[in-house]
Amino acid sequence: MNVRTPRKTKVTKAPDIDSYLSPVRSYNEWDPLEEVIVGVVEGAVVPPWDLITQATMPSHAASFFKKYGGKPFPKPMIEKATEELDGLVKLFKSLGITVKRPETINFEEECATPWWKSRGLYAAMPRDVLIVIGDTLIEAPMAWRTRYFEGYAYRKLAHTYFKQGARWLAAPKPSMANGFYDERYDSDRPYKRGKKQFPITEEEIAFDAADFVRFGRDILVQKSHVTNGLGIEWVRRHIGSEYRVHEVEFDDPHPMHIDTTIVPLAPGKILVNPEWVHKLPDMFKSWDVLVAPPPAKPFDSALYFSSDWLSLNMLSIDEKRVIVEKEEAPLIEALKKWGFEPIPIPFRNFYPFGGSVHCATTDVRRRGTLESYF
Ligand code: DAV
Repeated sequence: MNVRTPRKTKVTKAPDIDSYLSPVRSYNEWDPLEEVIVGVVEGAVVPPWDLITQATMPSHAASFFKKYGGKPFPKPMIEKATEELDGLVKLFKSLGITVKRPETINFEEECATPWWKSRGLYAAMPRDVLIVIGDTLIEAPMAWRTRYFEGYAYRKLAHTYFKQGARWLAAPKPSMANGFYDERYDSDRPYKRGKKQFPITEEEIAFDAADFVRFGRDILVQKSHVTNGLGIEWVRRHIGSEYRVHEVEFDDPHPMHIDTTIVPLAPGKILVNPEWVHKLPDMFKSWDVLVAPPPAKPFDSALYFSSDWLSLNMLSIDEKRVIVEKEEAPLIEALKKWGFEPIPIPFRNFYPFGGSVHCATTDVRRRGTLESYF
């Protein structure tokens, strides 16, 4: 056999990451923030009231979804939330932090895969879609049909980061075909035989980035309505042996995203939600556990996507300064008492979209190194 050898081969070597500074670099939730992505609410569309929506959303929200499902969010809601996001952007800039924004897709337009048709949701919550672990940007596969294509809102940014030297991993997407969801899931019975139940199966990889929380070499993650065991295993295998991924379970009967349950604020300091955290893993035994006061408004019927605990969904600028919604007075007082410097901003009009400052952002770069805190 005549094997032809190419005259010239081009051999490229994986770059030594230490030899240049990737624009994407963050190891934990508290190192000094240098660059952040802030979501946008323009074009946001209300999801339909289906199995996955019912499983996750508070029951009082049913009428909102039934009225607006598949249609754009009412314009006044978009305008007020946009004003608050613009305020957040201004704050970041005044602190010398670089801000990037996603593109919007036409979320109202029907989209299709070989298995189903849907509309989109929004590009309001980068936290759900993207996580930075070290110098790697990870794009989550998601679990809602309305969010199947959401990652594309961030692709232009991701390509720019990639060209500048970042690593970029996009997780395999589940088909989100009927078999991916568990028809037997009953949101009125979140535990069966003592085991938490979820509306997604273990047939295919699924996770949202916001179910992970970073403590340097240690990363905590929970199974949730959008994150399954295969999704957790995918992250564990891909981020490398210098990280340890710990699966944890708390007492939120309908978990979706861990960032209103535990909030690391600094090395050795963790804020916890007293309703869902009755015991922390042993690894925290030498940590200060700060027990959050209840949200300022104990019941808010305009929270269509979330619990009242959005109060805890805050973002650290560094080990001291933390951005908090301005009406969360009990939390602001508690943070001051614990030696933090809360920066209050108006953000309540963003809450009905399902998150606060933590959800609305992805920290792309924080100044720091990979450390072990346990
Ligand atoms: O408390 O319902 C909301 C988190 C949104 N990323 C909750 C979780």
